[in-house]
Amino acid sequence: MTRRGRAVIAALATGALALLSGGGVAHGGQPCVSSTPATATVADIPDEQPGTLTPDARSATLSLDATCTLTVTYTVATPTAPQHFWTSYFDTDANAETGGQLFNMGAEYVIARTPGEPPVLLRQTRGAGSAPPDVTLVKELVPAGENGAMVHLDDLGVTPGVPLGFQGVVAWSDTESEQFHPDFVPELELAPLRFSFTFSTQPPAPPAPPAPAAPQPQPAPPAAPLTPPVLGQTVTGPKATTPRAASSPSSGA
Ligand SMILES: [Ca+2]
Ligand SMILES: [Ca+2]
Repeated sequence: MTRRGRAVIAALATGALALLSGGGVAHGGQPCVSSTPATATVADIPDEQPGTLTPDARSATLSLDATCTLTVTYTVATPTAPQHFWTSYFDTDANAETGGQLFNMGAEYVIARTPGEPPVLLRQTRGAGSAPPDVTLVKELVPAGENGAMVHLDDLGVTPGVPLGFQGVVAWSDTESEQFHPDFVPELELAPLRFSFTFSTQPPAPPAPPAPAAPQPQPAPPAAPLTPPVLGQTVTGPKATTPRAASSPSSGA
């Protein structure tokens, strides 16, 4: 395939692809600092289209780690072929009226991957009326195995407390012959997965400084040695006086 996944499968089949690189949309300007690990898996029917070109997806898993990275992976029973193409649609505001209207789920973001190429993150904005969405290439993502990708929550512009809507598609696709054979995870008769998760935009409080050590009792200074009197030392001081006996007046007559 390549040629950027045939322009990401002709802008996801219908929309126009703007090859503009844009940053993610942070959550009210507050980046994700930490997240609570969570995992959700959607099992799919095995081998429901035998003898066809359709690859057989067996499950899709969303897994959030503690540092705001969401990983989406597919288990695919069919050996990888160059025409394979998988897409993950995310409704990030729990509003079916915003974002692309495919599957009637209102997906703001799509992660797409073709064999031999890095996964890419695309943003969809709803077209006017029934027009297809405008599709913008946001960035390349880090692969996770052969059928997975990792995306930071900041790049999905999620909001605390708002679950992610998820719909996966694993397909055999050939834009030249216009053949498209998808296996949906979950099945389209079912509602898209709602992935609930929590994350924080507040940095953790710094650790409290250690308490000052209590003063240690100091040992008493050694007692001054007693000084023995020195022999021959003359002790001076005021001389004692002996009161003189009063003279009695002479009696003479
Ligand atoms: Ca299947
Ligand atoms: Ca939406």
